[in-house]
Amino acid sequence: TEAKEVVLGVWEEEKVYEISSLLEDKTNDLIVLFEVAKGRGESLSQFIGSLDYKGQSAVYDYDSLELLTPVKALEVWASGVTYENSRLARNLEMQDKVEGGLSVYDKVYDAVRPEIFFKSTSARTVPPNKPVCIRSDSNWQIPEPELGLVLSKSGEIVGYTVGNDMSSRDIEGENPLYLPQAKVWKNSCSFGPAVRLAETVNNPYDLNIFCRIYRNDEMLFEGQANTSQLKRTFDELVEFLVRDNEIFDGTVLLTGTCIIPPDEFTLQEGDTVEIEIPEVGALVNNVLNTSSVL
Ligand code: DO4
Ligand code: MG
Repeated sequence: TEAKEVVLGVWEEEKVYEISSLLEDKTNDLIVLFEVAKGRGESLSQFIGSLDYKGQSAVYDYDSLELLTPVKALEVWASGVTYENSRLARNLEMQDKVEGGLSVYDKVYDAVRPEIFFKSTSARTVPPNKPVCIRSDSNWQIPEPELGLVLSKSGEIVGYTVGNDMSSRDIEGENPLYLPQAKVWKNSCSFGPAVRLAETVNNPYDLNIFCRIYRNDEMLFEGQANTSQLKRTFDELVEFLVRDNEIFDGTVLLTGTCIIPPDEFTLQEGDTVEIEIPEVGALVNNVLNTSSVL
């Protein structure tokens, strides 16, 4: 088989222009590029724009490429209950366990401190077009379509990506202390296919998010949201993530879900999840049981 090379590319329309070979150290790491641009006093898009990638480098059809995650995220973190819909869905999961008054979800929705939790490591995170998994001990599982922030180690927002925070509603609903088990397992996270550079987005609080779930070639569910519905700002979420914490270049912070499939819906092996943020890209993953993945 042909040896495959991992390269950075610029995605325009249906074409991807390889740029690693044009860079001094041939890096395939977007955050290294971000630092190089900063060192030159340029934004990443200015720096990339100054490369003659259309004249000099290989060009591929987007559909012909095997995609990796667009940055190597040693860690993925996630924010929770940042949209009203998420609060309502969590309250429903708890069913009769809220004894009068406010639930933990009601409280965190209005609190100064947001919910931020550890979501994934690079080993548990799958690239686009590779299977995400559902757990064997849950009967109520959903994808959570979320805008992801791609961060430098000092917490700068380098760009935006599309993320899937796979979640078990019955495990979390049984007891919020089960959150790590409701959120973290083999292949329970995916992001990609691209990073949209932050400075090229006009208004990140006006991005449409679509989620489509297919079963046997039929669309079972379609939902839509917009980041204008967010309760929090991105700076606020990042500020709490980095406070007294160490993060790494390429860390992804998911910003919460606003799209929840109908309550009777649960994912099954064989489903396909498509999450699209038109200004960023469409993230597609099939769904498998953990036991079907080596
Ligand atoms: O409180 C649990 C998780 C919430 C979450 O993941 C979300 O709102 O997206
Ligand atoms: Mg989520």
